[in-house]
Amino acid sequence: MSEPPAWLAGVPAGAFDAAVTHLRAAAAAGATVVLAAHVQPDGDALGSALALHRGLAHLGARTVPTVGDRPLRVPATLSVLPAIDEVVPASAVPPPDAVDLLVTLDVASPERLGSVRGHLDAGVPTIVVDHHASATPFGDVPLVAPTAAATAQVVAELLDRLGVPLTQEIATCLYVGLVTDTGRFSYASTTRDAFELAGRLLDAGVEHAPLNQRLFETRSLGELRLLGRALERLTFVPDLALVHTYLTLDDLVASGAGGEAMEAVIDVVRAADVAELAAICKPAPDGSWRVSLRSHGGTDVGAVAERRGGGGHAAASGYTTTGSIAAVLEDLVAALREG
Ligand SMILES: [Mn+2]
Repeated sequence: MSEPPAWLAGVPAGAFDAAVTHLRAAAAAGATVVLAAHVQPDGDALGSALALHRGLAHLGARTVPTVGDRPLRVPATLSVLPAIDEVVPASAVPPPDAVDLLVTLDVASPERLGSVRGHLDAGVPTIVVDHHASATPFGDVPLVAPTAAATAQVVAELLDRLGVPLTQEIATCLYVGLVTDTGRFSYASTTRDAFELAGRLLDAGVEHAPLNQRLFETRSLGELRLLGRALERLTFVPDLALVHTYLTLDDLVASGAGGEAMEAVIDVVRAADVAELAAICKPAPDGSWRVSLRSHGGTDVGAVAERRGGGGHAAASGYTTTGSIAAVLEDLVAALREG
């Protein structure tokens, strides 16, 4: 037996016991449990939701995995997730009075629930499963592990405590969450615990090589064309060591890429050798902008994003804003100069 994961020490006292009690009762009653990943879902959010979906269904609950984006848009690479076709559009989620329990996965603030927020606001009992240090407290059970590298680690521990067997499908969902949120086990957040879980997941039958090929080495032509447009606009702000760029709705049309293809661009932008900070402004259909920030360590971009009404980690964060792209970029630079 390996030692318990070190990140457990950061979880609020009693949160695991409370979550297990709620979920056991829900499963025993055949209750309806909505599992909500954050809007613009990534591998950790959807992998965590679908692992719990399979695990709770095994115990007898009626689970509804969903994302509060309307319309639902899932990154093409996440088609590797077992049960991805079972994700329910937010418009088809049962109304609050027909839902017994809400579990949020990788959702750092109520805003990140999108249209599922209505269930939280209507008073549906809510368990928050997350690993964001900057998480805005909400819900009834804060199962939040600020030093875990991925929400998938918290879900793995939760499923163990619920006595759910680690099937190949569940392990694959957890692996996708773990490998994406750790940057293929490369970020500083990747500790021994992450590698130990990865070992268990491989033992459970995860085929990591083809998964990684699809997740990290495969892009559509549209995505590559969109990346080209973002790279053409790279701007360097020397005093901040900031490299930033932006995309427009026209870029999405011209490239043929889906909006979710914008999520991967920041990973290329932040590779610039001069960049201590990287940012991209991504357009939303309603005319607002989603600003994504990355830091190599000197600046806490989580704090910067929080001051603009967003959130995230010291190294990766984001916020939503409005205005002309010139004004948005000017304000971004001002926010970073404040530190
Ligand atoms: Mn995550």
